[in-house]
Amino acid sequence: MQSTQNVSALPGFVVLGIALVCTIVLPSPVAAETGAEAWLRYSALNLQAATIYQQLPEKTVLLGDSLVLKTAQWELVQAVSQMLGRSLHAEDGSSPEHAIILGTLTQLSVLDPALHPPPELRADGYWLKAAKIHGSQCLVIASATDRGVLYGVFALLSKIARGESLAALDEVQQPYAPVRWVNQWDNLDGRIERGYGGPSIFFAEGKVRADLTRAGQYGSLLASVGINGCTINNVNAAPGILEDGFLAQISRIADVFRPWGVQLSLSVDLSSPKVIGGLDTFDPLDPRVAEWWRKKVDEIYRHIPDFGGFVVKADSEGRLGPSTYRRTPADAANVIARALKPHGGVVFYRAFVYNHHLDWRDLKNDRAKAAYDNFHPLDGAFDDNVIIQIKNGPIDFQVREPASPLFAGMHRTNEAIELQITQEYTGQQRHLCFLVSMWKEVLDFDMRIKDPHIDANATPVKALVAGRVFHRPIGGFVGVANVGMDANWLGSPLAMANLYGFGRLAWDPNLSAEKIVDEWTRLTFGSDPLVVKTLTAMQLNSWRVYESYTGPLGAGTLTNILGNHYDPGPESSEENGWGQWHRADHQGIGMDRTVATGTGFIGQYPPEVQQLYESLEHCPDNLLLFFHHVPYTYVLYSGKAVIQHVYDSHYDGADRARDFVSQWQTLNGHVDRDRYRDILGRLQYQATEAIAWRDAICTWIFRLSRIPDDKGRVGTEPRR
Ligand code: GCW
Repeated sequence: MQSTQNVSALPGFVVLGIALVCTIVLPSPVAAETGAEAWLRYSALNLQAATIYQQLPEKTVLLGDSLVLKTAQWELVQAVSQMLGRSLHAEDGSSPEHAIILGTLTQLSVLDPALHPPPELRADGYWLKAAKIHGSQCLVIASATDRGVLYGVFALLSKIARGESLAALDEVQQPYAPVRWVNQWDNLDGRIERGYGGPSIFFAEGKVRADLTRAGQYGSLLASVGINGCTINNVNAAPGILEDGFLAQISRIADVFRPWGVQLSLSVDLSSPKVIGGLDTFDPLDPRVAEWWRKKVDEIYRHIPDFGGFVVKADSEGRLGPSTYRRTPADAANVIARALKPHGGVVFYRAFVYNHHLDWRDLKNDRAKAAYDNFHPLDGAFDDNVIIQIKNGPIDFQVREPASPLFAGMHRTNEAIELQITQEYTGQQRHLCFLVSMWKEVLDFDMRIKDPHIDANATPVKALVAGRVFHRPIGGFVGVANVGMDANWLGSPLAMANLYGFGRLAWDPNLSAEKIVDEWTRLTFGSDPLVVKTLTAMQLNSWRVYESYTGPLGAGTLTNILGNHYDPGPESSEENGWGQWHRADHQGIGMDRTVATGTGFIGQYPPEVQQLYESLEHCPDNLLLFFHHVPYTYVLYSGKAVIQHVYDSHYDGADRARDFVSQWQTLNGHVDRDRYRDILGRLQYQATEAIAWRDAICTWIFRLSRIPDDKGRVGTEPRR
């Protein structure tokens, strides 16, 4: 990344001054690239594309001198130089003629009271405006906050990189929600839980890395799509992260995030007061425990004045939690929240609390019910700076799940949706799987809440988590990213569309998947029409293709859930306490979650949604097996029997995965050589894996059902 390669030099640049303009780099469109620049390549525009920017001002004027504002100006100067081969002169506000002007609304009104910024501009939102100032044509990038100015600069640069006209520019962009955070599941030894892009960019061998260049670069990538917070360590948290000596190390990471307006936060272990604090308890209602958290938090803020807060995983998958003392999640969250409150910090308490020793023989047991059962009764009991972080579905990032009913189950509690960018159950970056399509379905899903206290006529998940329906003070979006030291961050250049897409959706969940992938493709590979057309179509199809050969009809990802969460392994779901059951037997398949005869999970949704899922008649085919146990011969809306659908879906999916290879091959010579080859190799591998999945699942279900495939592909093996 021409820009981010220099990020580590940021403090240096601040000292040296930004008149320093970098060398112009003019890569040929097919030169080798590593993917390290992701969507911030700022590659040189060709002459024809560059002509529409001839009128771009020759200089940039900065109103103010904060670190974030200086970063914004630095990014602008660098990127314009790289894309247009022009050196923008960087100046302070004394002579603002013919300039790109960067500043906050307050600074702008001093410069020219005649400018009337849009009154609705909120924190972090920005205004891009071609305007006359003191009689000269200028381009204004303004916001209520310094960070918003930085976001405005990135938006302007994205337009230039994609060849959009800036004539008559007058655009206001506002973030949909205040919380737009990523979580990293990095361990202090440098490994990343469910990370597929190399080791941690933050930690190695129990310490913070000496060289944090990559962490700074990550900060710029996050800021460029409006992400404003990053939790740097695994939710399965090592208590040692809060040790006195460690905090000074952590503060170095906060230092490299700060220029980009990214707040650092930490995952914490609830037993810390006992394990590292020397107390004989971590009971959240014990005053000594409250005092310990208060002191610890004060100390953190001495090291990191803009610290964001804590993420908590407790009473889940073997983690200790308030249940040790028969206390509730609200007791635990609030004791920490009260320590953070005076500093403006928040607590994300994860709703991923469930018993992983469920008795699988009891047909009424259901892991899907756990989040609602645990948190709905506590609605209203959490302090205002607590946010309940809820996974998109009620199980665990499967290839398809319905929206968690908990989103609709808390009207007096802040919420955030947790989405998984790292492809744990969706191909681990070795399979192409563009998740924005999946996330959109959940975010747009209307929970149909009827409540006399709300005026909204629609209550989609996106509005609920943003706090818009019940007028909550805070809420939003969290994505588990797990980037690593691999040059291309996630292990595959194409997987970066998911990180980009998460940021864009968190900023504006009303954006379409098509718009997001179009932007990402142009920024990542350029605007060659064949590349844009081919790659956007591949990305947009990819989730459904992956679903069709790994877990159609809502059965969940039929993977090895006891091991790598990657290979086919449908039998591993059954007969254990993890609760990812699909209940396949000789007669039929699917979890009966109805109120009438099943686990009752459907009863957790608002009444209209219950009606949708409870009856076989209304339940959509793509979630059928999530909600119902049906015979293999049950006929779907499509007119096909379930078993034939499973066969056809797997064959079709494997064929379409194979087609990705030939589609990509049409781009030979249209994208740079290294990324072309890397991606080709991945797609070829995916094509063979899809066949392995197809054969494993089709054979498994044939052996259970003994119903052969109408088309003669499965079930032809001789009977013994
Ligand atoms: O999906 C499961 C993962 C665990 C993860 C857990 C969680 C960090 O398999 O690796 O632990 O979810 O979300 O806490």
